[in-house]
Amino acid sequence: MNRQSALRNAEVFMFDPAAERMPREALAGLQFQRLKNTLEHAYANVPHYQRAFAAAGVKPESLSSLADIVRFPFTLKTDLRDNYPFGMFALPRQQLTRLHASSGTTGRPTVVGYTSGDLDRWANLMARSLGCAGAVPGDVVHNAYGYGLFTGGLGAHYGAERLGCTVVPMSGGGTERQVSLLNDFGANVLCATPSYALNIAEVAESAGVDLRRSPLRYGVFGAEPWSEALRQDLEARLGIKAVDIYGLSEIMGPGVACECHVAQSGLHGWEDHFLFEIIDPETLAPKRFGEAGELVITTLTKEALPMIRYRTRDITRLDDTPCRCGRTHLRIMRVTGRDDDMLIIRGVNVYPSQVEAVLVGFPGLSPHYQIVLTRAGALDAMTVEVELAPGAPDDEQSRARKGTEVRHHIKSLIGVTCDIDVKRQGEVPRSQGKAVRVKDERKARS
Ligand code: DLL
Repeated sequence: MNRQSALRNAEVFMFDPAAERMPREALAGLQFQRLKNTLEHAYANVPHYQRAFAAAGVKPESLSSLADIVRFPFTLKTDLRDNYPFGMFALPRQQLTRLHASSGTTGRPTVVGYTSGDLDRWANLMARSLGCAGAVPGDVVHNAYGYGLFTGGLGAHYGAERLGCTVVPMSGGGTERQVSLLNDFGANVLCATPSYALNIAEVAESAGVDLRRSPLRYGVFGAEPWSEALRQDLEARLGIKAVDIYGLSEIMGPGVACECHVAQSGLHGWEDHFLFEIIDPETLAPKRFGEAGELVITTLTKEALPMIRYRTRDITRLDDTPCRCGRTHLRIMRVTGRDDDMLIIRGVNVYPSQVEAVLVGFPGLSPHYQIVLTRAGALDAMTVEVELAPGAPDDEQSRARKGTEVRHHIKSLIGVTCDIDVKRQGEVPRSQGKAVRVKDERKARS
């Protein structure tokens, strides 16, 4: 048995065993203390929070137990935009070590900042997440998350270094080269978006490189919604265990929550650094464990950018039942999508990841797809562009037949009526990072 597998067998808790197994009562005590400090810090230093707290009739001292969090106002992405670029920071810019930003499809980007203490805690939490996902010190971590303003690349990078791994800082793109280096350097862990991992798997297959026979063992995939079906497909094609990792730049970046490779069933949310709530996105009322709704996160240890009750728009549910791995931190179930990604097609609510679940593994199709939205009169219409698998018959008749089959499956499994456009191999665009799942042509045509 080599050193890596000995380590994996010996200890599931690779990085932070005491914190990851903290009894829930102690965790709640720590959360309360840290929440109090965060409220005071935000209120003392950020004019936005002074105004928002005043409007809600609360002060930091209004918190007498963790449950009082519901008295405090929510923070929205628009608050970051309205205070662009540095207005939400609780410390002078001179005390910040790094900035990240999200591109933002409309208007101003969202800017986030970190002190050196914030970066240190982020590296620790990302190291904890990678350990939870199955990585061990000494592993080669091939990091295909994009480097730059996106938090994925640098977040995974410093976490892997902190865990004691050898990092290959690939970033996204240049997929043929990624395949060669994954193989040549004997990577044990692949960090990438699930859609890019699929692209890598496909390019490896067509180059005749069998990654299943390489030392690759774990995939740490996140930054976009993906389905259980895609997990199984990636695991089979790459010969790995694939785990889900979640995060968002407003809160920190990757490593807010991560699945354990032991159970692969929900993502442990690191409660010593974040407070998680679920609310009804319409009424804003709190929801109980197990009920689906919008995830709301409060940071407990951020210095530069404390976030109070940040509305993520991500739809999920929380599970506080004990996990097989022994970690005590609650689990955030797979994020099916953002509430603003939800499509309403002829009265039926549908997330792109539900369409993905139907397409992955469908006989004769590749798991690549794109959804095109158009307007037919007053109604929204959805066309799903799917792609034939290598070697599948691609004459007109076979494609029409395949289209009918897929349409029928989507109707019976999701309940939505849509058109199917069966494309030939290579015609659906490949992802290099976060996949663009929906092409919205409604405005262009109306
Ligand atoms: O995507 C951070 C990240 C990088 C997470 C690498 C995981 C791995 P943002 O660019 O700010 O940050 O986008 C955050 O992406 O609110 C979700 O809507 C979505 N998202 C992130 N992880 C997942 C996931 C990074 N595992 C937004 N499942 C979030 C579903 C995810 N959606």
